[in-house]
Amino acid sequence: MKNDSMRQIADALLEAQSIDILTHIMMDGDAIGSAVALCLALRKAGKRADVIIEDDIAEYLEFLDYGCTKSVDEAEGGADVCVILDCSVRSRFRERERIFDSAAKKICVDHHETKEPIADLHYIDPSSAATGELVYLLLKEMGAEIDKDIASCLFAAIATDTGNFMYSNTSKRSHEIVSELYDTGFDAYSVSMQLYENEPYRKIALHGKVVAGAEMIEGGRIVMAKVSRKMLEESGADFEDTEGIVSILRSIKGVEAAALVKEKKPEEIKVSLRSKEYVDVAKVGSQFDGGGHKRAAGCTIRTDLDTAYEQIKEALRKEICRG
Ligand SMILES: [Mn+2]
Repeated sequence: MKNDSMRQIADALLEAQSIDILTHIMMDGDAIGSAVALCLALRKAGKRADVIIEDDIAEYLEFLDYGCTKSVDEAEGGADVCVILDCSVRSRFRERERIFDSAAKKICVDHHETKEPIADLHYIDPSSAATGELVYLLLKEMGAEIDKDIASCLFAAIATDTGNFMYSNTSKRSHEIVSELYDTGFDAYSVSMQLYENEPYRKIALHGKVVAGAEMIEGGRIVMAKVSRKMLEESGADFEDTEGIVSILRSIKGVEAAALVKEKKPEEIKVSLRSKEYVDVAKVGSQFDGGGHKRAAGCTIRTDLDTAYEQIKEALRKEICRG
């Protein structure tokens, strides 16, 4: 798929008076950070801009809202431009499709591998560690002034999607952008504290329970764990509290691939997949209509928890033998 230029996207935004910004459901730090950063910059330029959401913001990311989010029920749609960030598939913004479709012009900026164009203008860069990096480049192209709040959002976006500058996607550019964000005088320590040192006890208790029940397979090269509704209830935890468990699993010595199989609702099983060096988990995810990156992917399987678990185990085993 051919990209349009950042210049064309910047011009389309500068010409617009009203902009609706979307990102994927189950927002992570990159999704909300990118969306709110762009929203703040557009509002500063005197435009009507909102981030339209269809599900709740995870508690640990609520501080990144900056008054920018609006629920889909309150949104009118029909904006001059609708921008979709960190997402390029309709299945991840289903309840907001009318907002997207009713906009005069549609723009997609993302770093997920994608084949099907969904907008009028695209900037898709899978080599970018975070959509936050692309939003930074876009703001520069627009001549927007990056203030402390915008810097906090972009820092959160880049820090979370690079696993605190540890994942293989982290590049010189990631550090260069962050180093420029420091020039705004934003408080990186405070953002990091809110992101990483602010966990509710119930979440850590859930993590302990799930990790204790993990299964090591293929000589310890694969680790898998499951989260049932019952385990959530017993820990008093929410589904969102499963965030981060799969990274703990992957961090185990000798593990190449990790899978966390989570029962969101009966017959709605969410799977998070991670790998370290050679297993392409995006391939595994895509076998179940999901996707993502080589080292981090996911999918939804519509069956019961145990069946989904076995299906993922089989798929990962095949993939690790190929690798
Ligand atoms: Mn992202």
